[in-house]
Amino acid sequence: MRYLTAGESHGKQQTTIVEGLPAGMPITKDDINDSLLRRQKGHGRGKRMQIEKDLVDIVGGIRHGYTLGSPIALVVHNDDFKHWIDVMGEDPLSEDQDIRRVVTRPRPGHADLNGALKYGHRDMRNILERSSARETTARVAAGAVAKTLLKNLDIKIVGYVNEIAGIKAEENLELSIEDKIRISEESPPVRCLNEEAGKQMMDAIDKAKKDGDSIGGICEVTIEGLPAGIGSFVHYDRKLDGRIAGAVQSINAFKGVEFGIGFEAARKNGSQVHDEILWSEERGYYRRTNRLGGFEGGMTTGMPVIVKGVMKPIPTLYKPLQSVDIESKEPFNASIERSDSCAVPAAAVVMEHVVAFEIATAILEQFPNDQFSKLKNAMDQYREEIRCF
Ligand code: EPS
Repeated sequence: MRYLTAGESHGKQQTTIVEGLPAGMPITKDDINDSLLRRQKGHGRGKRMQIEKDLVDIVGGIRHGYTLGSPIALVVHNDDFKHWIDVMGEDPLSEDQDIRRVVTRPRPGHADLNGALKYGHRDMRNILERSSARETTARVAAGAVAKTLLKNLDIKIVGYVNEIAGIKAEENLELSIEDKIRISEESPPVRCLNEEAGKQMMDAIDKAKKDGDSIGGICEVTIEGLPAGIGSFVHYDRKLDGRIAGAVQSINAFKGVEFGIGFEAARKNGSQVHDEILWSEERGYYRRTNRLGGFEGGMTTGMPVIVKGVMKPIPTLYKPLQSVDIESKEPFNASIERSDSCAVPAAAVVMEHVVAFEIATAILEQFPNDQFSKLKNAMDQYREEIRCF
């Protein structure tokens, strides 16, 4: 399975094409809209999210609530486009028209300057329109299709926030994945599993907004219901943890990825890092602990997959940082653009969806993938085989 996205932040629409789904999988508009609306929420989101109501238009690949096996084409309209028609329209400008809202002042931390140097654009709007995190709408749409496949195969996935601006939610090992899904959806609206920490995170976001600054944090995704042996050790590009790491790192503003205890492993002995193997009639093979976050040798272990991703503060600041105008070469303090003081809660939803996509892709590589019923039977059979192995 693969996907492509297209669209500019203030252009007409976000477009997603997902190819490689089996035929006959149940899916509705609601499966995708639920995900899109979750991405829009969160304390600290800016004014753009008040303009948009992200709803999907399915324009290919689904008929009467089932996949056809053909590419699935999804459109989310940018409601803001109506304010930008003169700036973002596709027709050539006439002789008496000037290009509008030209950007010549690159924002530190954004793609603006490097993108302009690479593509030769003297109007950096040509960079920022596509590098904007608005594109994560299209990625979530693709991930929602993948999540629907996982749901139909009894695999659950959830993304939530562990940390914002140094405020950490204490880990609660008692929580089931159903608890995590429910609590992260409840208030306070920062997708944190600990209420007290969530309130402190909201205060930190309010303070950052007041100061004209932005703050980052750490998101975590948990997946349950995956059998052992998804992914492969035989070649670097088939290692599923590697693919997930690449997908998470490619989310706007993400700077690093960890599985399980992650970087802590560097500070511990081997006996404190690896997960001892146990066996029972009911469960088959399982582990005493899950320090490696559900992966060994690029393959799932059958334990929950636990992935963390770190998001830097959004670089579009009301508090100016120094930069250089590319036309005058004069220094200036970066211009003020509308922004989010914190998008970590929304990023947790994006991360959940990009992880879902990688896992669904690996499943479709491993099992028959033309017909959904055959895929489901093959997976059920594999689950039984490894339980009795
Ligand atoms: C976003 C849409 C953007 C930003 C934000 C995410 O809309 P606009 O550029 O019109 O304000 O709100 O993206 C950034 C802050 C960024 O730096 O990329 C969205 O749909 O999530």
